[in-house]
Amino acid sequence: MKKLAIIGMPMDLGQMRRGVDMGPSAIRYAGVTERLKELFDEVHDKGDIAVGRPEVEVDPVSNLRNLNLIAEKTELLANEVDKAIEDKAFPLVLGGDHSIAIGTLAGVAKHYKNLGVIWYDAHGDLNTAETSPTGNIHGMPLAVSIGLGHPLLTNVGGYGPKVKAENIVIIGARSLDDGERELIKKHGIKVYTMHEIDRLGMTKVMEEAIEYLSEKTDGVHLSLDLDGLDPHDAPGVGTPVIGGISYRESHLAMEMLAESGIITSAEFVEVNPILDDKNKTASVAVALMGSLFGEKLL
Ligand code: 6HN
Ligand code: MN
Ligand code: MN
Ligand code: MN
Repeated sequence: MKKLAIIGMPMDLGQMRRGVDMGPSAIRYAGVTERLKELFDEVHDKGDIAVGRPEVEVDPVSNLRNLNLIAEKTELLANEVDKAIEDKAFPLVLGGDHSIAIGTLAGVAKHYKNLGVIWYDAHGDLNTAETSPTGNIHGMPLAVSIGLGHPLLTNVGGYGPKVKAENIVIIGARSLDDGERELIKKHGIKVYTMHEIDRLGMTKVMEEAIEYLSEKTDGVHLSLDLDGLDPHDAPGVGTPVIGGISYRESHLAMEMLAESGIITSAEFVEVNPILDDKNKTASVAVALMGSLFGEKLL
């Protein structure tokens, strides 16, 4: 019995461009349920987490914008993701900016001894308050997952850290801050930058990533930031970086993950319909989900 639970997380508090809170709506409008119904025995749309429309916390003295709100709202998401897994469903979370991953991982990681993470992104999202150039928490969730950052964030779900640094693979990086580079070296995080993708090709990158993770993990979470793709293919994102992964390479990556069978939870984040071109980015997200869950061309 293959069961899918879709959970919307309409939160834009992790960065400054409003509109990414409409990501879940845009992805639903692009037909996520209809598309994935073909690939599961049951698809349940659990609706959206009640983020509401809280007043933003304006004072970033701590260099952590909206710290309390994000801690509070991601806790709600963690509970819902946890419930989905207890219900034997595959949790698919729709964002929302990337700070939502703090909640997703809090709900997922307690169900595994050795969770692996694939972070498909132009960015490392490995900043802390000390290294962040912006104070935006969407640039921090991967650091938070390994236990680095404000305790209100690292303890979402009531425990931490969520993952070991050596169980992480970043794919698509091309915009890393100095502090993130240092952290990657210090903690031995595996990174396939655009250089490796150009040089080795996506096939080799995914073969290596899959082999690396399947040896040491008992589950793998896919955190896919749409800005990992080239802005030409995914224009509706808040922090686009040119020179990204193509639409076809991304399908190939998802198809190889489907074949491997290693992915046990996923989230698609940073879709901002206000910045998009006729819902293109949401449609790309849905198409990639199709490949991730085993859709075939023939
Ligand atoms: N994302 N490294 C920059 C920062 O503000 O920390 C950009 C982060 C982007 C985060 O796209 O999920
Ligand atoms: Mn539980
Ligand atoms: Mn990101
Ligand atoms: Mn990003």
